[in-house]
Amino acid sequence: FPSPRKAYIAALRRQVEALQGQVGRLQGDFLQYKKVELFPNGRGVGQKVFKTAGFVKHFYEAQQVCAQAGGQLPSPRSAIEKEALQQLVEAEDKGAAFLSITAFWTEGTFTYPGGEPLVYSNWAPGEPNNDGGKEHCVEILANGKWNDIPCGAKRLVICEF
Ligand code: 289
Ligand code: CA
Repeated sequence: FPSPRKAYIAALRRQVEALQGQVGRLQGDFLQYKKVELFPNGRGVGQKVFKTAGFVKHFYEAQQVCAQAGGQLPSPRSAIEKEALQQLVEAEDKGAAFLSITAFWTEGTFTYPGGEPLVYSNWAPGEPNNDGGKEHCVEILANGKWNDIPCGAKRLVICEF
């Protein structure tokens, strides 16, 4: 007979092996679910997911749509994130999309929500130009470039999760 201590260790080992199998199966199921969920109107970049709602809204409504879904408007912080958004804008074919970035409180200085300064930008040549003195929101075009526009304009809604 094995000693009680050895039997205990053997039982623990079986439990760990069973758990390892369960975690492996969950990881496989999760990867499959992620692929299904991101097809065709979502993109995963690192820990972030961008997904388009497929319709256009004014900035404030777009903000609400994303907040109600538990997300926010997109804050691209790198070229890779910008490319994922660009792909969604191109694929959806409904024109440019809003970013989270605004210059409400800081005329001329664009920030993330809450006022954090930008760590990355991809302005089109000559932008932001605050055309007519009324451009406090930002769109990302199908070529990935950014332009400041009036917040009352309607643009494609993409949310970041
Ligand atoms: O769509 C907004 C317009 O006012 C845009 O017109 C021209 O494309 C440029 O002047 C842009 O800067 C401007 O945002
Ligand atoms: Ca502009």
